[in-house]
Amino acid sequence: MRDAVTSLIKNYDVAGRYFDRNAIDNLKSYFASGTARIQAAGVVNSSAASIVKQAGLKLFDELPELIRPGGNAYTTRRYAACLRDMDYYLRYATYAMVAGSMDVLDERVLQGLRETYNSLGVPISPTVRGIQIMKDIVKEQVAEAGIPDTSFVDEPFDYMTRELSEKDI
Ligand SMILES: CCC1=C(C)/C(=C/C2=NC(=C\c3[nH]c(/C=C4\NC(=O)[C@H](C)[C@H]4CC)c(C)c3CCC(=O)O)/C(CCC(=O)O)=C2C)NC1=O
Repeated sequence: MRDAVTSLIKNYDVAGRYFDRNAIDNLKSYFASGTARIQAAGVVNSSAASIVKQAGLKLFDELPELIRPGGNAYTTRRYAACLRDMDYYLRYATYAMVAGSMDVLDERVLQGLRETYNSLGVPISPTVRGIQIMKDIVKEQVAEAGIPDTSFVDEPFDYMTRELSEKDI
């Protein structure tokens, strides 16, 4: 599992090179946004349960067929599994946000996920919608907490969205 710094070091070490201008700029921007990343993670941590609950309600409000007979989140067991998955996405998004690297998502969340979802009939596009709803809620709360630039908040949610929806099995 890597963060922004260890990823950069790995790339330059493989090439046997000193950090160049580009690397220095990357490092500067990572450290410059460091406090904001940690603050944002703090905002999410303090209201994670409510973010997941709110996002779930919105998702099922938009796509009520998911929780009707025949829907993949129908029955309390599957409803709970769905919210648990949303909680996983939120928690790992905060790790990736702090790390400034999507590596943790590849390694811990996305590996084999599509195959699992396909074999269980968990629909991908509503899952992706759930991830995007959480992103919007998090961005709003982070902005309300007075953190000016929230662009790094998008990154992990959009990355999971892309990887889940575009990758061939
Ligand atoms: C930390 C990394 C990690 C992830 C991401 C993960 C996902 C994950 N979600 C699962 C199931 C599931 N996932 C969902 C999710 C949904 N169904 C819907 O209709 C919605 C669109 C969606 C919620 C947004 C459901 C309903 C199940 C249970 C499916 C079943 O057992 O029939 C399963 C199968 C095993 C289980 O039920 O626990 C896995 C492995 N597990 C992990 O360890």
